[in-house]
Amino acid sequence: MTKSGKPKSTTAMTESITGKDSPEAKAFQKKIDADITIEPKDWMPEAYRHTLIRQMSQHAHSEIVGMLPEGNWIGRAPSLRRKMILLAKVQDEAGHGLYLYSATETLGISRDQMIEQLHSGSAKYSSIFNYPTLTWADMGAIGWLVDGAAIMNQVPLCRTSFGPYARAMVRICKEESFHQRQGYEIMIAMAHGSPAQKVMAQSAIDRWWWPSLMMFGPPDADSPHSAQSLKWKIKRTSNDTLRQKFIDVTVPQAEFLGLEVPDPDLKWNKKRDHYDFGEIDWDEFYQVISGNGPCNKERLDARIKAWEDGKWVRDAALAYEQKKQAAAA
Ligand code: FAQ
Repeated sequence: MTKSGKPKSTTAMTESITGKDSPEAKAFQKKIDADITIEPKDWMPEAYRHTLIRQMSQHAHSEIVGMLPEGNWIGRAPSLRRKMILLAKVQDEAGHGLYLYSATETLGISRDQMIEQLHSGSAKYSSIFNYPTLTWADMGAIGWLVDGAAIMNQVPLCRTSFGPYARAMVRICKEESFHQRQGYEIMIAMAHGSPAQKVMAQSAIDRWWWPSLMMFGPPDADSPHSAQSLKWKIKRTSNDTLRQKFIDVTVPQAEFLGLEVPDPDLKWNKKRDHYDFGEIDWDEFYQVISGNGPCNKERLDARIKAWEDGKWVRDAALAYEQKKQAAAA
């Protein structure tokens, strides 16, 4: 039996009989090395399946929980135009969550199981969504920095080794790039607006900069999953490499806005051809991902309430389907 209580799949049984050096396992790694995508019905090691379920479901949960901080501002957007754009962006995030749940289901886990894991705290979602959105400028900072970091991490995932995940990421990245632009456009308006707006823009970057850098995950040396995930090409680039790329691209954008990046150690390093940057507060990161961030409880409570409030809809849809099937029979 698997952890979820489901009977072990035949592939898992085959794997436990044949082991890591089995012809299937060798053929699998050969396909990965040749950049041939793995599809749901192909043989795969159970650990590969589990790693994908973990990463993809956490990614899906991040998209869904990620709607909450911005949803907070839809009713308070400063104009109809801004409200329409923000609404469209938040709806896109819902769509991303749904593609990713569907893609994860092809690995043999149900959506109900994934949601149960989120609600019980056994599955994570991105640390970034545990911070509050205090002013309208936070909508700009989220689009610019959070979606900017998400794109940096997700473009390489368009070449991840599992076909359904890679294909979902192509569309998601296109939409994320619209999100990044809308955020930067808000930042331009605020940074070049009234003195009070500029103060709000600066306060937003002050609060979102460091948590955005944490989105890429722990340093490579402390990342337990990276080595194997890189070997399997689930991850295509390491946490630290992506974080550095994000900093290198984003600092000139902050300069263009006339805003200060809140890092006194930030400095261009000619020799490395990269920015040097200050120490990230990894204690804060581990606190947030273990449930002790500023909004963890609020976010989970909101998701659990939405799930409970939506029960009658799921029940009605199921009853309708059963009625249709009975009539057809
Ligand atoms: N937050 O060994 P690693 C978005 C956990 S989408 C929380 O390095 P891995 C769109 C990690 O799960 C944002 N937990 O792990 C949007 C593991 O714990 P576990 C989401 C984190 O998987 C924008 C442990 O630490 N994007 O923003 C985080 O190889 C605006 C050890 O770490 C994705 O999910 C974190 N930041 O690498 C939506 C992208 N970092 O599972 C709305 C896909 C690490 O053993 C509004 N995911 N952990 O309990 C990935 O690329 C990878 O999973 C990483 C982590 C890079 C996040």
